[in-house]
Amino acid sequence: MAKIVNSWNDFDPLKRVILGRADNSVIPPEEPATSEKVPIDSEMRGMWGPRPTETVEKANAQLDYLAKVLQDNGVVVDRPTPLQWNQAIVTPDFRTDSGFTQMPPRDILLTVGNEIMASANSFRCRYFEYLAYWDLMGQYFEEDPEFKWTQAPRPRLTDKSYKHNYYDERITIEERLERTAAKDFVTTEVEPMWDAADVMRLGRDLFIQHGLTTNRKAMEWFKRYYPDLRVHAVNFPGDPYPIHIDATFVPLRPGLIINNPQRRLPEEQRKIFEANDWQIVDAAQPAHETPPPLCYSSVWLSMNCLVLDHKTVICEASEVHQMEQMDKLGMNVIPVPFRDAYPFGGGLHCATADVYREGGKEDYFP
Ligand code: DAV
Repeated sequence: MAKIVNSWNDFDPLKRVILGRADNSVIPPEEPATSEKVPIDSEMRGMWGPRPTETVEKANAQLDYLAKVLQDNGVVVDRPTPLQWNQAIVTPDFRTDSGFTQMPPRDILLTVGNEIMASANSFRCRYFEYLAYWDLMGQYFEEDPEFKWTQAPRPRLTDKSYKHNYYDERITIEERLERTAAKDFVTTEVEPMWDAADVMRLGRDLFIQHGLTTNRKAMEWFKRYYPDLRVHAVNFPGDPYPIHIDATFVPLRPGLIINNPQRRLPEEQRKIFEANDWQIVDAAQPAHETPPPLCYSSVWLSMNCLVLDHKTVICEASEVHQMEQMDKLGMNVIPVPFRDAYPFGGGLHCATADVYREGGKEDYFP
């Protein structure tokens, strides 16, 4: 019996990974938490239904190419089992007209050591997304006697989980920024809700972004669930749509993090890094002025890279500035085209979830 699951951070040598698939992806109908994060000028407003087939095919071609690059670099690549998302999701507490995708496993699966936990997402359309990974979880469970297969407490996602009338079509970017600064988000605090992509793992420490998809109750839940880890709430006041930490604050190797220059970590929260000689560097500017069509994410997917080890990183092939910065920071860059996959839920880091990295539970902040 082999050890299959182990990962404590996003930079130690990557040996096994789950890589998403774009099949059957749907643009979900509006629901309390999603309208918040679709930019006001997005062509996706008011639109929903299955994504056009040719966009799915293009995304899958880029995902398959990424799989090949990973395999060529000695990484075992596992793929989820697509489900039919174009059907209603119904629980005793809510009903919504469709599911979403199994493209970004990073939002759904949190790997901490020998445990992979399915998250407690705040979007109703994502309620059953974890099922796409259940065959893999079952396989790891059979093959790795130490693998801990876990599911976070399932949120009920009743109307009480959201602030109603929080979102208003007329809200300006300035007002959004004020809300972010005031930590006033669309979710309430009746139950823990979190996306796994809001959690940044650094050995003994978890840095968790409080934003549109993860609430304070989740931080409290993490503290009690992992008494041996230190849980830090972080927030990035410059972001009008704060969702997921991996296009904002991205560690490259022990001691080095790139930070989105529009979403700087506040002084107070930098102290722990400075006190331990970590360098926080402004990330390079994105090469694009707009994201691709029908995309939820911002142009800052430029920094959503996948680190293979302390010296090697996969970057999106058109992100010339980010690649140049990586080079200057001493990283070898493997360029991979990925813009066709962005609309399905994000970039190279979003599209993957760690299964095995070498290394252990280091204390980087003693
Ligand atoms: O900048 O739009 C994208 C993160 C997707 N998982 C952004 C964050």
